[in-house]
Amino acid sequence: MKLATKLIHAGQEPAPGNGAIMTPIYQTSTFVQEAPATHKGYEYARSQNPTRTALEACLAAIENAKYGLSFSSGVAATDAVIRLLLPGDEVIAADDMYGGTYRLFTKVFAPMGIKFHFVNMSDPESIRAYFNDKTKLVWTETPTNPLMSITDISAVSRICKEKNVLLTVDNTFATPWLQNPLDLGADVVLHSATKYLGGHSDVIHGCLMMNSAELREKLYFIQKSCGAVPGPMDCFLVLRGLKTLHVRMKAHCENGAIIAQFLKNHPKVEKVYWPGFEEHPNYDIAKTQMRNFGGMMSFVLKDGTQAAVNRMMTSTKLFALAESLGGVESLINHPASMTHASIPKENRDRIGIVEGLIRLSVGIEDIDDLLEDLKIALDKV
Ligand code: P1T
Repeated sequence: MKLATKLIHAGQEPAPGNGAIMTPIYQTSTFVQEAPATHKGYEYARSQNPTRTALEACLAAIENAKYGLSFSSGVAATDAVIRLLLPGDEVIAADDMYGGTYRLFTKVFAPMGIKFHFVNMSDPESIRAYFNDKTKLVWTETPTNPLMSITDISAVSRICKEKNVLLTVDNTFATPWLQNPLDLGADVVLHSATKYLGGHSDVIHGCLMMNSAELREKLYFIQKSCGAVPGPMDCFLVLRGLKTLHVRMKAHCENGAIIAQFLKNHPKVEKVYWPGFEEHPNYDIAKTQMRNFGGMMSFVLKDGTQAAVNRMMTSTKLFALAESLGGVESLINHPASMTHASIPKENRDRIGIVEGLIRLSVGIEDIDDLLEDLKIALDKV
Protein backbone atom coordinates (compact mmCIF):
# COMPACT_ATOMS: atom_id res chain seq x y z
CA MET A 1 0.00 0.00 0.00
CA LYS A 2 1.27 3.48 -0.88
CA LEU A 3 1.39 6.39 1.57
CA ALA A 4 -1.76 8.20 0.37
CA THR A 5 -3.81 5.03 0.82
CA LYS A 6 -2.28 4.25 4.22
CA LEU A 7 -3.05 7.77 5.44
CA ILE A 8 -6.73 7.23 4.70
CA HIS A 9 -7.19 3.56 5.57
CA ALA A 10 -4.41 2.08 7.74
CA GLY A 11 -5.64 0.83 11.11
CA GLN A 12 -9.20 1.88 10.34
CA GLU A 13 -11.99 -0.62 9.71
CA PRO A 14 -15.69 0.27 9.66
CA ALA A 15 -16.95 0.16 13.27
CA PRO A 16 -18.11 -3.30 14.29
CA GLY A 17 -21.89 -3.42 14.68
CA ASN A 18 -22.94 -0.32 12.73
CA GLY A 19 -20.32 0.19 10.01
CA ALA A 20 -19.42 3.82 10.90
CA ILE A 21 -16.67 4.70 8.43
CA MET A 22 -14.93 7.09 10.82
CA THR A 23 -13.27 5.52 13.84
CA PRO A 24 -15.53 6.26 16.84
CA ILE A 25 -14.27 8.42 19.70
CA TYR A 26 -14.29 5.88 22.53
CA GLN A 27 -14.84 8.40 25.30
CA THR A 28 -14.49 5.94 28.16
CA SER A 29 -12.02 5.53 30.99
CA THR A 30 -12.54 1.81 31.53
CA PHE A 31 -13.83 -1.38 29.90
CA VAL A 32 -16.11 -3.98 31.48
CA GLN A 33 -14.42 -7.35 32.03
CA GLU A 34 -16.04 -10.79 31.79
CA ALA A 35 -14.17 -12.12 34.81
CA PRO A 36 -11.21 -10.71 36.77
CA ALA A 37 -8.35 -10.10 34.31
CA THR A 38 -10.38 -11.53 31.42
CA HIS A 39 -11.03 -8.88 28.80
CA LYS A 40 -11.31 -8.27 25.05
CA GLY A 41 -8.01 -6.44 24.69
CA TYR A 42 -9.04 -3.33 26.59
CA GLU A 43 -9.09 -2.90 30.36
CA TYR A 44 -8.29 0.69 31.33
CA ALA A 45 -7.93 3.63 28.96
CA ARG A 46 -4.47 4.74 30.13
CA SER A 47 -3.19 1.38 28.85
CA GLN A 48 -5.29 1.06 25.69
CA ASN A 49 -8.19 2.77 23.95
CA PRO A 50 -9.64 1.66 20.59
CA THR A 51 -9.45 5.16 19.05
CA ARG A 52 -5.78 5.26 20.04
CA THR A 53 -5.20 1.73 18.72
CA ALA A 54 -6.49 2.79 15.29
CA LEU A 55 -4.27 5.87 15.33
CA GLU A 56 -1.18 3.95 16.48
CA ALA A 57 -1.66 1.43 13.66
CA CYS A 58 -2.00 4.24 11.12
CA LEU A 59 1.06 6.07 12.50
CA ALA A 60 3.14 2.88 12.29
CA ALA A 61 2.02 2.26 8.71
CA ILE A 62 2.90 5.73 7.42
CA GLU A 63 6.49 5.49 8.75
CA ASN A 64 6.86 1.91 7.42
CA ALA A 65 7.17 0.83 11.06
CA LYS A 66 5.93 -2.26 12.85
CA TYR A 67 4.77 -0.30 15.90
CA GLY A 68 3.40 3.13 16.77
CA LEU A 69 2.84 4.68 20.18
CA SER A 70 0.84 7.79 20.72
CA PHE A 71 1.42 10.43 23.45
CA SER A 72 -0.27 13.51 24.82
CA SER A 73 2.33 15.80 23.17
CA GLY A 74 5.55 15.73 21.16
CA VAL A 75 7.43 16.59 24.33
CA ALA A 76 5.79 13.64 26.14
CA ALA A 77 7.03 11.34 23.36
CA THR A 78 10.54 12.81 23.72
CA ASP A 79 10.35 12.34 27.50
CA ALA A 80 9.45 8.65 27.02
CA VAL A 81 12.54 8.01 24.88
CA ILE A 82 14.90 9.62 27.39
CA ARG A 83 13.32 7.53 30.17
CA LEU A 84 14.94 4.50 28.49
CA LEU A 85 18.23 5.84 29.93
CA LEU A 86 19.77 5.73 33.40
CA PRO A 87 21.88 8.22 35.36
CA GLY A 88 25.41 8.18 33.97
CA ASP A 89 24.25 7.47 30.40
CA GLU A 90 25.20 9.94 27.67
CA VAL A 91 23.35 11.34 24.67
CA ILE A 92 24.75 12.99 21.57
CA ALA A 93 22.16 15.50 20.38
CA ALA A 94 21.90 18.04 17.57
CA ASP A 95 22.92 21.55 18.67
CA ASP A 96 20.04 23.01 16.67
CA MET A 97 16.69 21.64 17.82
CA TYR A 98 13.28 22.70 19.14
CA GLY A 99 13.84 24.82 22.28
CA GLY A 100 11.40 22.70 24.31
CA THR A 101 13.44 19.56 23.59
CA TYR A 102 16.61 21.37 24.66
CA ARG A 103 14.84 22.54 27.85
CA LEU A 104 13.67 19.01 28.67
CA PHE A 105 17.19 17.63 28.14
CA THR A 106 19.08 20.32 30.06
CA LYS A 107 16.61 21.32 32.79
CA VAL A 108 14.86 18.02 33.58
CA PHE A 109 17.13 15.12 32.59
CA ALA A 110 20.64 16.61 32.99
CA PRO A 111 20.06 17.26 36.73
CA MET A 112 19.03 13.59 37.03
CA GLY A 113 22.50 12.56 35.84
CA ILE A 114 22.08 12.08 32.09
CA LYS A 115 24.79 13.86 30.12
CA PHE A 116 24.01 15.58 26.82
CA HIS A 117 26.59 16.59 24.20
CA PHE A 118 25.16 19.13 21.75
CA VAL A 119 26.94 18.85 18.41
CA ASN A 120 26.57 19.95 14.82
CA MET A 121 25.05 16.93 13.06
CA SER A 122 25.64 18.27 9.53
CA ASP A 123 28.92 16.37 9.34
CA PRO A 124 28.30 12.79 10.55
CA GLU A 125 31.99 11.96 10.98
CA SER A 126 32.48 14.87 13.40
CA ILE A 127 30.16 13.21 15.93
CA ARG A 128 32.53 10.25 16.37
CA ALA A 129 34.61 12.25 18.86
CA TYR A 130 31.68 12.31 21.33
CA PHE A 131 31.10 8.56 21.62
CA ASN A 132 32.34 6.68 24.67
CA ASP A 133 31.22 3.55 26.52
CA LYS A 134 28.45 5.51 28.27
CA THR A 135 26.84 6.73 25.04
CA LYS A 136 23.38 5.20 24.68
CA LEU A 137 21.50 7.48 22.30
CA VAL A 138 21.97 9.84 19.36
CA TRP A 139 19.18 12.39 18.89
CA THR A 140 18.64 14.49 15.82
CA GLU A 141 16.04 16.52 14.00
CA THR A 142 16.23 16.86 10.23
CA PRO A 143 15.51 19.44 8.98
CA THR A 144 16.30 21.15 12.28
CA ASN A 145 14.11 23.69 14.01
CA PRO A 146 14.71 26.55 13.21
CA LEU A 147 17.88 26.56 11.08
CA MET A 148 16.84 23.87 8.60
CA SER A 149 20.12 21.92 8.90
CA ILE A 150 20.13 18.47 7.38
CA THR A 151 21.48 15.33 9.05
CA ASP A 152 22.52 12.46 6.78
CA ILE A 153 20.38 9.82 8.51
CA SER A 154 21.98 6.82 6.75
CA ALA A 155 25.51 7.98 7.61
CA VAL A 156 24.68 8.69 11.27
CA SER A 157 22.80 5.42 11.57
CA ARG A 158 25.83 3.48 10.25
CA ILE A 159 27.97 5.04 13.01
CA CYS A 160 25.28 4.28 15.62
CA LYS A 161 25.07 0.64 14.55
CA GLU A 162 28.84 0.31 14.66
CA LYS A 163 28.80 1.71 18.23
CA ASN A 164 25.62 -0.16 19.26
CA VAL A 165 23.84 3.09 20.13
CA LEU A 166 20.17 3.94 19.47
CA LEU A 167 19.31 6.62 16.91
CA THR A 168 16.13 8.70 17.30
CA VAL A 169 15.11 11.08 14.52
CA ASP A 170 12.54 13.82 15.12
CA ASN A 171 10.75 13.84 11.75
CA THR A 172 8.30 16.63 12.62
CA PHE A 173 9.46 19.13 9.97
CA ALA A 174 9.73 16.58 7.14
CA THR A 175 6.74 14.27 7.83
CA PRO A 176 6.54 10.78 6.30
CA TRP A 177 5.55 12.44 3.02
CA LEU A 178 9.08 13.78 2.65
CA GLN A 179 11.24 11.15 4.36
CA ASN A 180 11.11 7.90 6.35
CA PRO A 181 13.99 7.77 8.85
CA LEU A 182 13.40 4.10 9.83
CA ASP A 183 14.02 3.08 6.21
CA LEU A 184 17.35 4.94 6.45
CA GLY A 185 18.44 3.08 9.60
CA ALA A 186 16.98 5.07 12.52
CA ASP A 187 15.67 3.05 15.48
CA VAL A 188 12.92 5.41 16.60
CA VAL A 189 11.04 8.16 14.75
CA LEU A 190 9.34 10.94 16.70
CA HIS A 191 6.71 13.40 15.56
CA SER A 192 5.06 16.31 17.20
CA ALA A 193 1.73 15.43 15.53
CA THR A 194 0.55 18.82 16.77
CA LYS A 195 2.15 20.04 13.52
CA TYR A 196 1.79 18.60 10.01
CA LEU A 197 0.30 15.23 10.96
CA GLY A 198 -2.67 16.85 12.71
CA GLY A 199 -2.38 19.74 10.29
CA HIS A 200 -5.16 22.02 11.54
CA SER A 201 -3.71 23.63 14.71
CA ASP A 202 -6.46 22.07 16.82
CA VAL A 203 -4.67 19.37 18.82
CA ILE A 204 -1.49 18.72 20.85
CA HIS A 205 -0.16 15.23 20.20
CA GLY A 206 3.09 13.27 19.84
CA CYS A 207 4.11 9.83 18.65
CA LEU A 208 6.92 7.33 18.34
CA MET A 209 7.32 4.70 15.64
CA MET A 210 9.78 1.79 15.74
CA ASN A 211 10.46 -1.70 14.35
CA SER A 212 12.00 -3.44 17.34
CA ALA A 213 9.50 -5.41 19.46
CA GLU A 214 11.83 -5.08 22.46
CA LEU A 215 11.99 -1.31 22.12
CA ARG A 216 8.23 -1.16 21.65
CA GLU A 217 7.70 -3.12 24.88
CA LYS A 218 10.00 -0.81 26.84
CA LEU A 219 8.39 2.34 25.44
CA TYR A 220 4.86 0.98 25.92
CA PHE A 221 5.73 0.22 29.55
CA ILE A 222 6.90 3.83 29.98
CA GLN A 223 3.80 5.14 28.18
CA LYS A 224 1.36 3.35 30.47
CA SER A 225 3.43 3.72 33.65
CA CYS A 226 4.14 7.44 33.27
CA GLY A 227 0.71 8.11 31.78
CA ALA A 228 1.30 10.83 29.18
CA VAL A 229 -1.39 9.41 26.91
CA PRO A 230 -3.71 11.35 24.58
CA GLY A 231 -7.47 11.38 25.01
CA PRO A 232 -9.67 9.68 22.38
CA MET A 233 -10.89 13.01 20.93
CA ASP A 234 -7.27 14.06 20.31
CA CYS A 235 -6.58 10.69 18.64
CA PHE A 236 -9.62 11.18 16.44
CA LEU A 237 -8.46 14.65 15.39
CA VAL A 238 -5.02 13.34 14.41
CA LEU A 239 -6.60 10.43 12.51
CA ARG A 240 -8.78 12.88 10.62
CA GLY A 241 -5.89 15.25 9.92
CA LEU A 242 -3.72 12.42 8.59
CA LYS A 243 -6.21 11.65 5.84
CA THR A 244 -5.14 14.76 3.92
CA LEU A 245 -1.43 14.90 4.83
CA HIS A 246 -0.28 14.07 1.30
CA VAL A 247 -2.52 16.72 -0.28
CA ARG A 248 -1.54 19.37 2.25
CA MET A 249 2.20 18.60 2.06
CA LYS A 250 2.20 18.98 -1.70
CA ALA A 251 0.69 22.45 -1.32
CA HIS A 252 3.05 23.37 1.57
CA CYS A 253 6.03 22.40 -0.61
CA GLU A 254 4.79 24.35 -3.64
CA ASN A 255 4.11 27.51 -1.62
CA GLY A 256 7.31 27.02 0.40
CA ALA A 257 9.53 26.92 -2.70
CA ILE A 258 8.02 30.14 -4.07
CA ILE A 259 8.32 32.01 -0.77
CA ALA A 260 11.89 30.84 -0.14
CA GLN A 261 12.89 32.18 -3.56
CA PHE A 262 11.00 35.44 -2.99
CA LEU A 263 12.80 36.02 0.32
CA LYS A 264 16.17 35.16 -1.20
CA ASN A 265 15.70 37.87 -3.84
CA HIS A 266 14.36 40.49 -1.42
CA PRO A 267 16.74 43.44 -0.76
CA LYS A 268 15.89 43.57 2.95
CA VAL A 269 16.74 39.92 3.55
CA GLU A 270 20.30 38.89 4.45
CA LYS A 271 20.01 35.11 4.35
CA VAL A 272 17.38 32.38 3.92
CA TYR A 273 17.63 28.93 5.52
CA TRP A 274 15.81 26.41 3.33
CA PRO A 275 17.17 23.00 2.22
CA GLY A 276 15.92 23.36 -1.37
CA PHE A 277 18.63 25.90 -2.28
CA GLU A 278 21.63 24.45 -4.12
CA GLU A 279 23.91 26.49 -1.85
CA HIS A 280 22.47 24.85 1.30
CA PRO A 281 25.50 23.06 2.84
CA ASN A 282 23.72 19.69 2.75
CA TYR A 283 21.63 20.20 -0.39
CA ASP A 284 22.87 16.94 -1.95
CA ILE A 285 21.78 14.95 1.09
CA ALA A 286 18.45 16.77 1.34
CA LYS A 287 17.83 16.04 -2.33
CA THR A 288 18.33 12.30 -1.98
CA GLN A 289 17.01 11.81 1.55
CA MET A 290 13.86 13.93 1.13
CA ARG A 291 11.23 13.78 -1.63
CA ASN A 292 10.76 17.57 -1.59
CA PHE A 293 11.87 20.43 0.66
CA GLY A 294 8.83 21.39 2.72
CA GLY A 295 7.17 24.59 3.82
CA MET A 296 9.38 25.52 6.79
CA MET A 297 12.09 28.16 6.45
CA SER A 298 13.89 30.82 8.43
CA PHE A 299 15.46 34.07 7.28
CA VAL A 300 17.60 36.86 8.68
CA LEU A 301 16.74 40.51 8.11
CA LYS A 302 19.60 42.81 7.05
CA ASP A 303 18.42 45.16 9.78
CA GLY A 304 18.48 42.65 12.61
CA THR A 305 17.45 45.08 15.35
CA GLN A 306 14.57 44.24 17.64
CA ALA A 307 12.65 47.24 16.30
CA ALA A 308 12.92 46.04 12.69
CA VAL A 309 11.97 42.48 13.65
CA ASN A 310 8.93 43.75 15.57
CA ARG A 311 7.84 45.94 12.65
CA MET A 312 7.99 42.98 10.27
CA MET A 313 6.33 40.53 12.60
CA THR A 314 3.45 42.79 13.59
CA SER A 315 2.74 43.86 10.00
CA THR A 316 1.73 40.56 8.46
CA LYS A 317 -2.01 39.93 8.28
CA LEU A 318 -2.13 36.36 6.94
CA PHE A 319 1.06 35.06 8.58
CA ALA A 320 -0.20 34.91 12.16
CA LEU A 321 2.35 35.69 14.87
CA ALA A 322 2.35 32.47 16.88
CA GLU A 323 4.37 29.52 18.09
CA SER A 324 3.83 26.14 16.39
CA LEU A 325 3.89 25.19 12.72
CA GLY A 326 2.59 22.77 10.14
CA GLY A 327 -1.06 23.84 10.11
CA VAL A 328 -2.96 24.88 7.00
CA GLU A 329 -2.58 28.54 8.02
CA SER A 330 0.71 30.41 7.69
CA LEU A 331 2.55 31.36 10.88
CA ILE A 332 5.44 33.71 11.66
CA ASN A 333 7.62 33.15 14.72
CA HIS A 334 10.65 34.78 16.37
CA PRO A 335 12.78 31.85 17.61
CA ALA A 336 15.11 33.92 19.86
CA SER A 337 12.25 35.26 22.01
CA MET A 338 9.61 32.56 21.47
CA THR A 339 10.21 28.89 20.62
CA HIS A 340 13.95 28.89 21.41
CA ALA A 341 14.08 31.34 24.31
CA SER A 342 15.12 28.58 26.73
CA ILE A 343 18.41 28.07 24.84
CA PRO A 344 21.08 30.35 26.41
CA LYS A 345 21.77 33.45 24.27
CA GLU A 346 25.46 32.61 23.75
CA ASN A 347 24.51 29.16 22.37
CA ARG A 348 21.81 30.72 20.17
CA ASP A 349 24.21 33.31 18.78
CA ARG A 350 26.89 30.69 18.16
CA ILE A 351 24.67 28.50 15.99
CA GLY A 352 22.79 31.34 14.25
CA ILE A 353 19.53 31.85 16.18
CA VAL A 354 20.17 35.59 16.19
CA GLU A 355 17.80 38.45 17.03
CA GLY A 356 17.12 39.09 13.32
CA LEU A 357 16.11 35.48 12.59
CA ILE A 358 12.45 34.95 11.68
CA ARG A 359 10.83 31.54 11.08
CA LEU A 360 7.94 30.95 8.70
CA SER A 361 5.57 28.02 8.56
CA VAL A 362 4.18 28.49 5.08
CA GLY A 363 0.55 27.42 4.94
CA ILE A 364 -1.61 26.41 2.01
CA GLU A 365 -3.43 29.68 1.37
CA ASP A 366 -3.29 31.23 -2.12
CA ILE A 367 0.35 31.97 -2.94
CA ASP A 368 -0.40 35.46 -4.34
CA ASP A 369 -2.01 36.49 -1.06
CA LEU A 370 0.92 35.12 0.96
CA LEU A 371 3.48 36.94 -1.21
CA GLU A 372 1.53 40.18 -0.94
CA ASP A 373 1.36 39.83 2.84
CA LEU A 374 5.14 39.39 3.11
CA LYS A 375 5.86 42.22 0.63
CA ILE A 376 3.82 44.68 2.67
CA ALA A 377 5.41 43.58 5.94
CA LEU A 378 8.96 43.75 4.56
CA ASP A 379 8.26 47.26 3.26
CA LYS A 380 7.64 48.27 6.87
CA VAL A 381 11.12 47.09 8.02
O1 P1T B 1 4.55 20.91 21.16
P1 P1T B 1 4.68 19.42 21.21
O2 P1T B 1 3.59 18.68 20.50
O3 P1T B 1 4.93 18.92 22.60
O4 P1T B 1 5.98 19.05 20.33
C1 P1T B 1 7.27 19.38 20.70
C2 P1T B 1 8.16 19.48 19.46
C3 P1T B 1 8.98 18.42 19.15
N1 P1T B 1 9.78 18.45 18.06
C4 P1T B 1 9.79 19.51 17.23
C5 P1T B 1 10.70 19.50 16.04
C6 P1T B 1 8.96 20.61 17.48
O5 P1T B 1 8.99 21.64 16.63
C7 P1T B 1 8.13 20.61 18.63
C8 P1T B 1 7.24 21.76 18.98
N2 P1T B 1 7.60 22.94 18.32
C9 P1T B 1 6.94 24.15 18.45
C10 P1T B 1 5.89 24.34 19.24
C11 P1T B 1 7.49 25.24 17.61
O6 P1T B 1 6.81 26.26 17.40
O7 P1T B 1 8.62 25.09 17.13
